Amino acid sequence: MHLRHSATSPYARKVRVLAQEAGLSDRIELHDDNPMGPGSDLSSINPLGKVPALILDDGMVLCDSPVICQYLDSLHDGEKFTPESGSARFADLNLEALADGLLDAALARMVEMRMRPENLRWEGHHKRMRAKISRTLDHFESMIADGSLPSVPADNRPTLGIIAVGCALGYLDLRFAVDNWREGRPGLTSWYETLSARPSMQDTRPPES
Ligand SMILES: N[C@@H](CCC(=O)N[C@@H](CS)C(=O)NCC(=O)O)C(=O)O
Repeated sequence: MHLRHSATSPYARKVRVLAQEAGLSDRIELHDDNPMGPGSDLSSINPLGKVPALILDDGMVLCDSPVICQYLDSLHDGEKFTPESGSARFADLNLEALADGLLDAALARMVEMRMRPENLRWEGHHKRMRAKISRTLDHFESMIADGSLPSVPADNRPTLGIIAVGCALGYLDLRFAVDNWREGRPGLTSWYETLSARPSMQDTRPPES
């Protein structure tokens, strides 16, 4: 399998963390892309022109990190990264959706700040995205307080939802360190520290750029 990715993409990182935790890394060849840059053939593979995209051995292309993660989770015989049934399943999928939604807002902010010419910036949109991120972080903090955010198991693999939240927080550190998401969120801070120590998170840390 070939994974089209970029080293700073948090969605692609989620896929790579899961692959490593599942013991599937050596079945996946990484291909670095810059989806925002010129000259990439990515849009001929994924019409959305986005990473991650996973090219299977039979040529089928899977787009969108949740789909790719479900596919990888179907390839191994160990305990599944998304619980298989019941409310635990939907709680974990929901956690992934919240983390990905936070990222969608963070990416929109990033484009607004780093790429759009200053005279064309839309301050109202920027503020809305910022509020979404802040509310979702507060939601995670309250989930820790009421015990509904699963703790990071010391001796077991994290779920997909946990991985997704970890990659989202890592992206905030990469692009919005100045906002200091840790401030006022001690529970989430120590939760993230434990998760970040895992080799899968260490090995996929995005480069500064
Ligand atoms: N929902 C997608 C989001 C993927 C995404 O937005 N990737 C960004 C990089 S972090 C991208 O490729 N952006 C290029 C573009 O939007 O043209 C997923 O979960 O895979």
